[in-house]
Parts: sequence; C-alpha cells; structure tokens
Amino acid sequence: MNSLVLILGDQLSHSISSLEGLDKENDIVLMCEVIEEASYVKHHKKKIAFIFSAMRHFAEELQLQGYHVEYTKLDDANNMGSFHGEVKRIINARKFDQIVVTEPGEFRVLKDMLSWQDKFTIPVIIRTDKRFLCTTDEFATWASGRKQLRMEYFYREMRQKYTILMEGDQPVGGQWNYDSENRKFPNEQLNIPATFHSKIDDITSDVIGLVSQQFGEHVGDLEPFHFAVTRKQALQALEQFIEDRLSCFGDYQDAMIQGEPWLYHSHLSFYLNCGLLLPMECVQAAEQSYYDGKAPLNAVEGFIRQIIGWREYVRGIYWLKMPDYASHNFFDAHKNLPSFYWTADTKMNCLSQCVSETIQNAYAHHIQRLMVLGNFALLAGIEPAQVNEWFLTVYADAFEWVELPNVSGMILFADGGYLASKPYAAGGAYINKMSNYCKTCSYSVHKKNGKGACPFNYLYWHFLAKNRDKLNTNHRLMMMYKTYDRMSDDKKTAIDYDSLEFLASIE
Ligand code: FAD
Ligand code: DLZ
Ligand code: SF4
Repeated sequence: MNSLVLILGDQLSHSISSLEGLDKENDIVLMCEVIEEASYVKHHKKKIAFIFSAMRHFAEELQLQGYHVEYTKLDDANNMGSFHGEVKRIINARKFDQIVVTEPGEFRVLKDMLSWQDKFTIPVIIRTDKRFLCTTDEFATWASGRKQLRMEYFYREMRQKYTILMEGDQPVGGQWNYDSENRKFPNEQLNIPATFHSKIDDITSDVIGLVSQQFGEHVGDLEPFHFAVTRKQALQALEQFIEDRLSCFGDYQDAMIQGEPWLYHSHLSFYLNCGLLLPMECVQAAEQSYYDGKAPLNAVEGFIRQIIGWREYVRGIYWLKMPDYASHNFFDAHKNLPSFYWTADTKMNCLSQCVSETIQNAYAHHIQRLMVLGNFALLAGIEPAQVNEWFLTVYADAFEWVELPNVSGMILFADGGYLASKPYAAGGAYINKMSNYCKTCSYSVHKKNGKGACPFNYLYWHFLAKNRDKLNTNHRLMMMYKTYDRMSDDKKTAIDYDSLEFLASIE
C-alpha cells in the first residue's frame, strides 16, 4: 500500500496523525508552498515568511529522519499553486493507493479535500488532529442540548479530564478561576524581558528574499524577523517564557503600555498554531513552574485557562457551527473597515499604536485585539466579514478556526451571544484604566461629547442605543440601559450627533 501523506503549513508536528504508521520505504510526504494559501487573504509578509521557513525546516528534519519528502517551493517552475493542484501533479506522476491527511484547520480546505476522492478516484483518509485536547465530536457532545455555551464550564471539565491544577476533584487553591487578580494597571517602570529572538539562518534568509520579492504589496514589515522556525527554537521560546515572564503573566494580562508590544504574554500562539509546540507541553511546563514555587497560581491558572479553555473552546465552536458561523451578522453591521486599520494613520492614539505594532510584528496581545481593535470595530458597526478578513490577514497566529470565533463571537457578538454572554463593548474609560495611551492622545478621554471628546465615549452609547431591540433582554447590560435612560434628551442628541459625524468622517 503506497500512501501519499500531505502535511500542511500548520501541521508541523512530528507527532502529527498523518505520519502515523507511515512506511518510510514506500510512502511519500508532500509539502508545498502554494500561492492559493499565501493569497486567499493577503497575509502579513512576516506570517508568510514564518510559515514558509518553518515548513522548510520541518521538511529538512523529516528528511534527516529518513522520510521521503517531496517539497515544492513557491517559485518552483512546475508549482500548481494549490493543494489540490500539487496533489494532482504528484498522483499523475506516480501510483499511490491512498492519500492520507490530518484534518485541516480551515473549513475552506476541508471542503476541498472532501472532493478529492471523487476527483482523483483514490481513497482519501482524513485523520483526527490529535494535537487538540478536545476532539470535535467530544465538543459537539458537550455542547448538545445547551442553548448557550459558556467557556468557564467547558474549562472546568478540561481541568478535570486532564487533571491539571487539581487536588482530588477540587481545583488547587480552592478556586477555578483567578481572573479577578489579573487586572493590575500598567506600570511604566516595569522591567519587561525581551521576547524570544532567533538567529536568521540560510533557510530563513532565502524565504525573506522570496517573500520580499513576491509579496511586496502585502501588509506588514518583514524585518526584523525573530520568530522561532524550528521545534528546538520554539521549545527555547517556551522555556524563556516560563523562566522570564510567566510569573507576571497574570498581573499584567490586561495591561497595555505604549511602546511595549510584548509585555508578559507568552508569544507562543504562532508555534502552537503551526504545530512547533503542543498545547499540553506548554500547560505542563506552566503547572510545574507553580509546583516548583517559581510562578504564582493566578499567573499559572490564567495561562493554562487560555490554552485548555479558550483555545479548545473556540475551536469546538468553529467546527460545530461552520460554515454558517462565517456569515453571522447579528447587529446587521455594514460599515466599511476604515483605512487606518492598514496604515495606523488616525489621531486615536490607542488604535494608532495597536495598528502600528501589528504592522511591525504581525502580533498584538489579547487586550489590544479585544478592547481596542475589536471594540472599535464593534462600536463603529463595521461589517463582520471585513473585520474577519483583517484579523485573518495581519496576525502570524491567524487561522480561521481560531480567528473567526474570536472575532465574530467574542468581540463582534455577530453570533448573537452563542460564544459570549455579552458584547465586550467599552468606552474610553476602560482603555484609559488599562493603558497609558490616553496620556498622549489628541482626544480627551475625560470629555464625553463635542470637539476633542474621545470617540469611544460617544460611540459606546450610540452602539447601545442603536442596538437596543437586540440587547434589551441581556441582563448583563441592564445597568447600562438604566444609565442611558437617565440621560437628558440633549445628551442623547449630542451622542447621536457626534457619533454620526465621526462615523461619516472615517468612511
Ligand atoms: P497569551 O496571552 O500568552 O496566551 C497563551 C495562549 O493561550 C496563546 O498563545 C493562545 O494559544 C491561547 N489563547 C489565549 N487567548 C485565546 C483565545 N481567545 N482564543 C484562542 N486561544 C487563546 N488567537 C490566535 O491564536 N489566532 C488568532 O487569529 C486570534 N485572533 C484573535 C482575534 C481577536 C479579536 C481576539 C480578541 C483574540 C484573538 N486571538 C487569536 C486570541 C488571543 O488574542 C491570542 O491567542 C493571543 O493574543 C496570542 O498571543 P500570546 O501567545 O502571547 O498569548
Ligand atoms: C498560512 C499558510 C501559508 C501562508 N502558506 C501555506 C503554504 O504555502 N502551504 C501550506 O501547506 N500551508 C500554508 N499556510 C497554512 C495553510 O493556510 C493552512 O494549513 C490551512 O489554512 C489549513 O489550516
Ligand atoms: Fe483611545 Fe480615546 Fe484614549 Fe484617545 S482618548 S487613546 S481615542 S481611548
């Protein structure tokens, strides 16, 4: 039985299920850089360089282990430009009995793969992606019969299932969640350790040249490039996080400081999502750090919750609800994405900072994505499809299974509250509390209306008023509607006037 094993750019794990049982003598591993994947959205240049370099290093490692790898580079003359094109090319040239793949991370790709058996008249075996801690079937069982899903309950079950931070059947420390301790305000005097910096070797250098030549019109800075591109380097990045930053991860998880893009976050999503790191090894390293007395419980629990909780939860929702999930638009929002999302050219300092850092690093941390970039898109009524495309384009960790639920579910509430219990809408006061951006902004965060007032302030109330019929029954917003109702008619008119004028100015 000769198998063709296709490995995708986000499946760079030696334990990937498609390699299980592979016969090194007779089977062939196919990896291909294809223009369709690099341009179905115009990915950030750094993201393409990262994926291509990591793919080339991974292929080299497989070859050293004795696998027969067919690797197609983007600029190879016979490159067919798509996964199905490359599969077709190789099966036309050689005889295979079956194609083996691990399930892909995007519905778009799965749909394509499901057509191959008929198209190529050869069996296509699609194996479960065992790198995730909850299979799509397990998640569907958990979700069945629940009208609304809540991450917290899913997370507790995951803690129990894998015995993470547990004492018998109770959570270590007596609480499941220490989020209330994780809201320290930004402190400009912090001595923040640098993020991981790998050396650029010949492979990465070649890829940087290729991306610069072929994707010049894509967004983003290609250099400096310092992502890990091998498993060895990714393990070093994990170790560096555990040693240098984990202990403060919880305290400053929600803080934003001007000129500090990385803070105490792990910066591991790139490696987790492309397979260089496995979720459980990150979780266990953090848990061990707690037991060794090196990191406090609020930090370790918070980090672990992101991985076994949020990460698995959003993936479960993605596969449960696709393809419909991509077209949800609960608020019927249809405004275009303002051009400053691509240029950072706005007087709103918070947005300008977060977009600039995104352009430089293909990274922004969670609160920047949620409470600045996403929050603004929600308040301004930007069409979900355009917001999703932007988030999928600009971040090196963006794959649709994780990007879409975070954007459509968590921040835009486009699914009407299936993923989150209320929209994460906030005015300028929140951004001012959690960042130092407002100090140097052209707008005044303390001014609520009129010239020079922070746009988040009036847009927040405008959003609530405009969508009242859809949010009225949400008990978590009742206080806010009571506050709105107590406002004078003049105040309400000013909110509408300022909002409409501002929104027209960014069209
Ligand atoms: P840390 O803060 O150090 O967190 C540790 C790990 O937990 C991350 O590496 C990640 O694997 C996981 N994690 C944390 N939060 C989430 C979450 N909400 N969903 C899934 N995993 C999570 N994450 C992506 O990996 N890809 C995306 O395309 C993506 N898009 C997002 C869009 C929006 C609007 C929002 C609000 C969040 C998005 N996230 C996305 C989640 C989160 O912002 C990133 O995982 C995180 O910023 C990555 O940086 P880090 O590795 O330093 O994370
Ligand atoms: C993101 C990406 C890019 C930019 N290029 C490739 C590629 O050329 N070849 C490849 O195998 N994978 C690439 N990827 C990752 C894929 O887009 C990803 O595997 C699918 O979206 C499924 O999750
Ligand atoms: Fe952002 Fe408003 Fe603060 Fe300016 S004042 S940084 S627009 S929150």
